[in-house]
Amino acid sequence: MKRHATLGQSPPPALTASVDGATVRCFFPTTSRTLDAVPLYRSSRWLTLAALAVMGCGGPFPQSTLAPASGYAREIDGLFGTVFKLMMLVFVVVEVLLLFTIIRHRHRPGAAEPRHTHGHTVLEIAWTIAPALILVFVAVPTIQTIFKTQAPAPADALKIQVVAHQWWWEYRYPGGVVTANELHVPLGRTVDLEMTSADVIHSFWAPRLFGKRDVIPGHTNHIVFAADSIGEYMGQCVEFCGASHANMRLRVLVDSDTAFAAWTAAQAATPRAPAKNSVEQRGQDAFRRYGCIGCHTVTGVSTGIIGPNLTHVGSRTTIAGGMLPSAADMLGKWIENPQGVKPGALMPRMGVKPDDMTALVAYLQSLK
Ligand code: HEC
Ligand SMILES: [Cu+2]
Repeated sequence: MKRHATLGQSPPPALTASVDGATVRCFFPTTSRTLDAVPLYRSSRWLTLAALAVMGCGGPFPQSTLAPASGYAREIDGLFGTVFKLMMLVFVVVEVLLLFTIIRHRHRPGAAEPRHTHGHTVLEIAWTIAPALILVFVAVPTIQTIFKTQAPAPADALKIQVVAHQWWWEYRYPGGVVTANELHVPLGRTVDLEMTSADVIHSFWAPRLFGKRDVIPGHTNHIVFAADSIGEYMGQCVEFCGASHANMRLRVLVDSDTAFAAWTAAQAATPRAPAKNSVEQRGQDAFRRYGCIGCHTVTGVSTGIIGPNLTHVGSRTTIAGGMLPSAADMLGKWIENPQGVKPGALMPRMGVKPDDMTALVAYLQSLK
């Protein structure tokens, strides 16, 4: 296989120039590659890059700030648009000047050495003022957006307490409803999230609804927003908080007024006691016997507060910070080995026997 073209008999092309009275010749390498000598990873480099770029064009994008679904998110999206347009303008002006200069003043054979300039006061003042002005054009709308999105909530806002835990989210509604990971809010109503942490610093973010905000132990931060379309919005913890930080997801479910009222009423109700001798009854016994009651609250059964409130766990569509769907086999898998599902999870393996597991899972699923 021919790897390199052999150097021909004719002398290689060279550029001759005179520098400080001496004659200098620059030779350019003339080796050329045949196609079969190009390794595959290099010949397909552009293909790989193109494939990666095209992959970015797919969808869906459940966490895109470019598809805002609240006034808050729309403010941020608008600011991004403004700054992006301004930056495109700067980019085009700079590139045009650059290309013009490179082409217009390129070296030509026999051309005289260009005139040297040292210092140009007017130009220097101009290119100091221009970027400062550009920054002012960025700063003014940015500060306006900060004030708009940080404004205190109106008095009639729905206040929901958010407590971050390693690695799940607790939500406390007025009236005593407590749930985990899936935040229900009513369409169009202003919601005031009062956020604090039970352990380390976390950060709450559902990109289509609002910007990131740190959730800090011993301190209350707020997010005030009103969602403007019904749906499901994905989010996650965005401040590194330990082993399962990446598994600390969340979802915001925007409900119609009636759906939200129905949801709240169902969550506020005490779950029905299982029928005597039913599988759910055996499950509830196991729930007590295996010590689940020490960490979990089920209204009327237990008062544990280390783990998520399970009073209506059967009504949630996911468990463990959105890691698993709350189907029976998944519940079993979780209880069997929490750390196997979620590294570092703070729920211990309880050594539940298979028989008890079936009953336990049936009980949890009955908690609608
Ligand atoms: C030492 C405390 C502790 C004990 C005991 C415990 N859990 Fe947990 N449990 C947790 C914690 C903490 C989580 C949250 C883990 C996470 O998502 O990171 C959790 C999560 C769960 C979840 C998922 C809830 C959700 O909505 O995400 C279920 C279901 C559950 N536990 C059931 C049980 C059952 C059944 C038992 C008894 C066999 C039990 N737990 C015993 C601490 C405990
Ligand atoms: Cu976190």
